[in-house]
Amino acid sequence: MKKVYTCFCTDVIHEGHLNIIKEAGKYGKVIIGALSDPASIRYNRFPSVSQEERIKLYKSIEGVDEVVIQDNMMYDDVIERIKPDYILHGDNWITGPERAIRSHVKSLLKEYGGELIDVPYTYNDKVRKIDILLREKLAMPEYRRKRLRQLIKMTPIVKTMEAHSGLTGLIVEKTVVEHDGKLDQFDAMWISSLCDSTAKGKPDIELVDMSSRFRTIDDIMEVTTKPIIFDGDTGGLTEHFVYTVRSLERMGVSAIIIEDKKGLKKNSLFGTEVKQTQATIEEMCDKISSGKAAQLTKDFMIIARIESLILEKGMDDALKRAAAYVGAGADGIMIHSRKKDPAEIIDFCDNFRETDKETPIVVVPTSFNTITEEELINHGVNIVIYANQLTRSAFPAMQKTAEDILKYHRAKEVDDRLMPINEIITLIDEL
Ligand code: SPV
Ligand code: MG
Repeated sequence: MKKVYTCFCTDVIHEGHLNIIKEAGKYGKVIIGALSDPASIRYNRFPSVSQEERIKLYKSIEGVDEVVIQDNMMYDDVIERIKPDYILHGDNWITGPERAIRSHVKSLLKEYGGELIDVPYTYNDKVRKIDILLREKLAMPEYRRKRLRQLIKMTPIVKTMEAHSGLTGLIVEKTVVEHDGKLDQFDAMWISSLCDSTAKGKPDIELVDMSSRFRTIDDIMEVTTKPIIFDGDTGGLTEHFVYTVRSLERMGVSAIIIEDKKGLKKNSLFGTEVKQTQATIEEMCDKISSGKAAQLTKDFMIIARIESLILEKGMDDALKRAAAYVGAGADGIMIHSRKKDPAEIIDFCDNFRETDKETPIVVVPTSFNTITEEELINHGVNIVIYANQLTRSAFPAMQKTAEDILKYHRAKEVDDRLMPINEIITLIDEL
């Protein structure tokens, strides 16, 4: 009997999937591939039910003969293992980033005479509604909040991009690229104090108050589903910090990062050029343990950020603080540096990992931007944050446009570099 293979990466079965199974049955034995969790988060979206539950669900469908796990979004593993005579897929993958997968599958099949069949994609109001419901589920606080912890377990490095508005949130949510024959996307969002303040035309000195920062989070949450890491600056007074923890938790934020500074906070990238005071280990530990005592869920994370390298207090101080903060209950350590050379960050990570294999490490490679995600993984980093690149790319583009309109006394000269009107008016999906 011929073998027919189709890959599912869905949490809900709708008529489109049933149609594919019905079609597949006409060609032979139907094998469904359940795309694994790690592959799903790069290829599609975060699964709202576990891998095991998805397998169970697929097995329960009439007409399905076998369910296997597909680990590789490019199909290499299953094709090698199963050598299906036919692979079926909805014809929606003929265009868009997924077309790279399609052409790869086609070439793999060609090697042994397998055949690819594109089944017309089912797209109607019911299917659309199911998709919206799934997205809404992922956006709910209780699902979104725990997702950062899940991602740390699921992927070698959690790729996090800055967002400071609904629009930048959408960019982080929706950008998918096909590169080197693979799809990729960001996992999480960073609500940077620098970019949130800059967007409001204010300096990054904890001047933008918490209500305003929460408003930014809310704008982003309304249009996205990915988990949020909040830049909490110093966390403020411990007596206030405990309330911030509760509010963030309730909203569905996954983590707050607080830095061990006190007094007037200035941006770390100023380093020692401005006066900045580091909190004592005791002060910081007290804030961390108070925050941990205040939180109500197991999901929320309080990540301690160490400023010793920024303030040139040395590696030993940084490592001593890391151990103390973990002891006080920190769920992760962020180590920061403003050196171009990543050496001191690598040094810290290697030293920290000698005694602590578990606690997640977070880095923000703004200055040491030559280091790759692969290298960070090799030194035990779990979360990488691209903290300000969207803001820094948008600002010069907008400024140049403003200057050129003033220069030419009309907008024609800038038009070539603008998003076309028909694209901007359809950029945001309507319900
Ligand atoms: C931010 O993005 O606001 C940060 C990271 O705190 S840094 O600007 O590098 O201090
Ligand atoms: Mg900040």
